[in-house]
Amino acid sequence: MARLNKKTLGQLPVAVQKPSPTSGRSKNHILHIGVGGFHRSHQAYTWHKLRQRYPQQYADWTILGVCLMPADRAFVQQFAEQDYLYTLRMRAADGNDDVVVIDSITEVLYGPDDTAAVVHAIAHVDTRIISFTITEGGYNTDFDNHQFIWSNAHIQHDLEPGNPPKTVFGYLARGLAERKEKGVGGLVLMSCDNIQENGHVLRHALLAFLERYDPVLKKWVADHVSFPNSMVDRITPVSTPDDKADFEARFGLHDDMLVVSEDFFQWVLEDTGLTDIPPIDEVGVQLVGDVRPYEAMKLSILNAGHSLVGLLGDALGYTKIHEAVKNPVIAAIFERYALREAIPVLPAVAGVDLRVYFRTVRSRFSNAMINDATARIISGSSDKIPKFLLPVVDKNLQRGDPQVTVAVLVVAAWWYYLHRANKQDGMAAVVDNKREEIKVLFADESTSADQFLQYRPVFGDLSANPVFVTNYTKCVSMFRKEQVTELLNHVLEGA
Ligand code: CS2
Repeated sequence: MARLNKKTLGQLPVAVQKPSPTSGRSKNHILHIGVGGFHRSHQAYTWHKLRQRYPQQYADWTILGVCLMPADRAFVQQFAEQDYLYTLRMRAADGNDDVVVIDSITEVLYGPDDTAAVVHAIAHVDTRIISFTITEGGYNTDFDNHQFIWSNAHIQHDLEPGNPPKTVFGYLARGLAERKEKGVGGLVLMSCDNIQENGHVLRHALLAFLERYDPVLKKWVADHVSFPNSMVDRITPVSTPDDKADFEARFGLHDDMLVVSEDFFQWVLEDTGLTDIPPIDEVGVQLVGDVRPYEAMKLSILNAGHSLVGLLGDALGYTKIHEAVKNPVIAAIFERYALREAIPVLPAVAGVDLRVYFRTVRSRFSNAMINDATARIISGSSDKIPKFLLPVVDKNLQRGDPQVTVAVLVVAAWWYYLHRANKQDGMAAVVDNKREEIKVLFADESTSADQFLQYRPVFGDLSANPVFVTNYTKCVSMFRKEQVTELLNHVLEGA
């Protein structure tokens, strides 16, 4: 079957929205690092809409993508073969969908093969925004004590200016140094990852790196670069062979880069320091003075809720999020978590009723059309749980009447997942940056639950908290006896 590219684009039926042609070569005002499905369903879609609405004025707001992970080489090659065109299929729960071919990405570089080109692009006068979806772990920050992680061997390698860079900080340092030399001025560095105060975290991490790399450059960056915080939201599962086969059957072309997402979209961006940026608020971006309440709401209800549904669902044998969330006990536990544990410790968000927000999130999770897997949600839990769930626990533990029973259950369910994975195949199938460290904690199964909770890089000093430990021990003991349904009911009855 023919593949989607510039030549075949015209063969797609009218049901697919095709980009109207824009003239000439654009200038790539945006450089984006981490061109995964989420970037393509969210930021690339937004820039696409802007260019479609204002084809003359904002034709140059296209994206030069950069991938840095070893597994990305083949992806970059395939994307080039499609002339960087891809389809976004936004699927509503009622079966309706919007199918759009996106053309806002004009090229993608694979950093290790094209290091000089990436560095020069960072320094290029046309580049106005560098945005990032590099995952929570990509910021190389110990979130427990807010310190940059110097023990990372790749960071040590990147501190030597003569070495070809391996980390995002190494690339930025070299590119920004060139930019400063050329005198082309500052730019915006925009984090689009699920981290509270993602802009501040990026700024802190980059300035920490530059302090050792080149303190004069650090000062220049602090003075010339802005780091807006943002809240980004659109559930984007990994597209499956079935998704691609379905696309082929309906539309007659093959698209290796197909992205399937839900129809919901939200992007809340801090509007301070955003000079010379086009009016993306006209294509769905909310510009606000303080993004932090929005971030807290989304991380604590949606992302922590995802972990809850994913881990409890997995414990009950579900593999899909939409099926797990329809289980009445899981749905009720999610509600208890939101109403009793999360919402009471969240700041107010102007114009938003947090209970309504929760119900919308729960109904988004039940969208069968996006077919999200519990495995995607559970992957990377050692980066996710400390940023999504544990801040809610911390805030509760500072209150007179802490409400943490569901959060503790989720942590125990994570232990249970690892416990089973360890017995099954020594955690071979576990996808997690800290898998090797975690495996060591499970060397002796009889003490693994305690060892796990004492693992400071994830849990900080939570194992010293008697409220948390008492609840956790109860949950673990029932999980060990495989009394999963009883345990979930027990937590609910505690209501
Ligand atoms: C998910 C997120 O990975 C996860 O655990 O919670 O990828 C989630 O789907 C997005 O943040 C939605 O905006």
